[in-house]
Amino acid sequence: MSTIFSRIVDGEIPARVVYEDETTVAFLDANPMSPGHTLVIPKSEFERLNDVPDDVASDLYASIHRLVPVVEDAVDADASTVAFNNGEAAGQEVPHVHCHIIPRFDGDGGGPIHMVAG
Ligand code: IU
Repeated sequence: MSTIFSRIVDGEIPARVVYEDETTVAFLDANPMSPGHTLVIPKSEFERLNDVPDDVASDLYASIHRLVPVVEDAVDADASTVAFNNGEAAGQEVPHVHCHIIPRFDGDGGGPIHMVAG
């Protein structure tokens, strides 16, 4: 069965797509943690980062690298949190690799992401 993100890639489910190339697509998160919260995914379905082949990983990183400043500029952010939840225990809910680009603003109080000890 396809992940919900594959269904977005296939156009079966609407999403606010902000970038697309041969290998990757980026769209606005449906439940944004801040304005402009964007997800960048490989079009092909891989559950975890270690499942992603090198060529796709390289394209995915290139898209992230390209999009971070674009997303920040679009919402006039001061910074961004760029992160993967890689596996269920880390909070990954959708089993299709995705990178969060979360715009951050001075004084937004969100703090950095911390490891959970123990
Ligand atoms: P996570 O890293 O797997 O926890 O993040 C999943 C994200 O996917 C989360 O921020 C959701 O708001 C987002 N999302 C979405 O944008 N559209 C959807 O249809 C679904 C989840 I389901």
